[in-house]
Amino acid sequence: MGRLVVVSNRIADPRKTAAGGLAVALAEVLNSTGGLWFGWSGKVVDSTDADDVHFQQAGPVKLATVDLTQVDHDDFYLGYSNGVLWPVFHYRLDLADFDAGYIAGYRRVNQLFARKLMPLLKPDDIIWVHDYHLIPLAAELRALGCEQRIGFFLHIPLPPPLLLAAIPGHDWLIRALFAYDLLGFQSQGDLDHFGRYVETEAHAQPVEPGRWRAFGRTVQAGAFPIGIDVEEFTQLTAAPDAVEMYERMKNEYSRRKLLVGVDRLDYSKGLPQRMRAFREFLERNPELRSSATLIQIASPSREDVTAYTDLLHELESLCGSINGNFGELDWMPVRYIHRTVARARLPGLYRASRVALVTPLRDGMNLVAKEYLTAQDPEDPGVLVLSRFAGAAEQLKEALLVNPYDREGTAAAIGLALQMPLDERRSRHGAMMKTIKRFDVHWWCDTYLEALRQAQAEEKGTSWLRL
Ligand code: GDG
Repeated sequence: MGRLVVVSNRIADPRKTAAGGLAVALAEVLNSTGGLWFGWSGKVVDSTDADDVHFQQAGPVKLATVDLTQVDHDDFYLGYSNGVLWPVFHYRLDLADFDAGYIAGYRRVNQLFARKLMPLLKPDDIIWVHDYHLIPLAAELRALGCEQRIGFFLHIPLPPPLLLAAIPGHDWLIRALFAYDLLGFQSQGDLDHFGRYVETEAHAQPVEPGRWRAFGRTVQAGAFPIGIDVEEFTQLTAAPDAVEMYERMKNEYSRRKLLVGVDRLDYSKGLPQRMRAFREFLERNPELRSSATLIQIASPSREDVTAYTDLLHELESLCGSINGNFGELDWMPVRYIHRTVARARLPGLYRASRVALVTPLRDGMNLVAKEYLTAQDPEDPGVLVLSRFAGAAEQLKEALLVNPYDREGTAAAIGLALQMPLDERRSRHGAMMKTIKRFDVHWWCDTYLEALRQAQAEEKGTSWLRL
């Protein structure tokens, strides 16, 4: 088997645990297979210093990173990746900033990655590119003569064709996807969007289910829902830090049922909508009021993007007004924490909580839902309230599925969750754990990489599409 080369915008040392679904999941693969992980160092430097590749050996894994100049960082990372692709792919055209300069920066950094990665590649490498920052990377590598097998996995949702078509240059972006051998999406819904887009907008020919031909290339695509490392998370739940956290929470809230939310502070996660639904629940259920406390962890994220600062203020003001209006001298309905909680303690917090509120407006998958269920005591498990717009909803059908835009419906689900009888909690939890265990992160990696190895290679020398 050839060496695995993973490319993603940010990389993480696989020996350390890190916050963030992508970092956690990739660390799993690279730790087991070894190989090269290439990406941005996270550093912004003067243009004269931006040309070097930095290497580090992390156990069996070689880490290679490049720095970005300020202008590349602003255009590629803040501008195009997080100012255009992130909002549009999460259905938020209203938040997209289609400044024409960003796309040039996006392409420039993808070209830089291709130029720096190319000399590091060996002929039988298999390359796995991750996420929306790097859509054109394979096309840029191919333009430099790269013939290795290249796969792409999109961690975020792919929107329906007409939403995608709102992006100036969308045809360029989707054409670039045909430079890959395999495209992976989180859900069947995303895959359907891809198929409909390429057939209607790019006049691609369906060759067979999951294979399309356009621009002189054939690409294969499939749904590969990402999972968590269930075994590792179970061990983390039983480890001293998590147990201590669990006991502290149980003691502190002995007279209350806890609800928990754990999210990056991002507008896709539906945090203000969740707070309004919780307020609605408190208004409608005065008798349950002082028996429920919502702990919301909102870990800081992309604070240099304006939409995130607005969200921060909205959330602070909502939490303040809920506590002001409903709080008692000895009880506050919401504990809002705008910090990252140590990963080792998270399972304890999950396990102590009777209900998890995972209510994104749109989410590729959502790993918090899977972590919460895994951390539960199967004999006395908590209840997952899950947005139907999270990719995870395709798999976790026994959750209490809600429409996060429907405040009253979500409030009613919170009430049901808090009062759900033990039998029902157990049977729902048991059914979902079967799915989570079967489709864990190892299944995800193995299935994806096997499909990439099997993906029918293009004959060498076929005319190559130019971006
Ligand atoms: C993207 C897609 C997709 C959160 N707060 C803290 C913390 N976290 C950890 C969670 C979880 C991860 O971050 C979040 O993963 P999600 O899947 O929920 O969401 P995104 O970060 O948006 O990830 C998403 C994912 O990629 C993987 O493909 O599922 O749809 O948007 O692991 O536990 N970790 C710590 N402290 C926190 O405060 N330590």
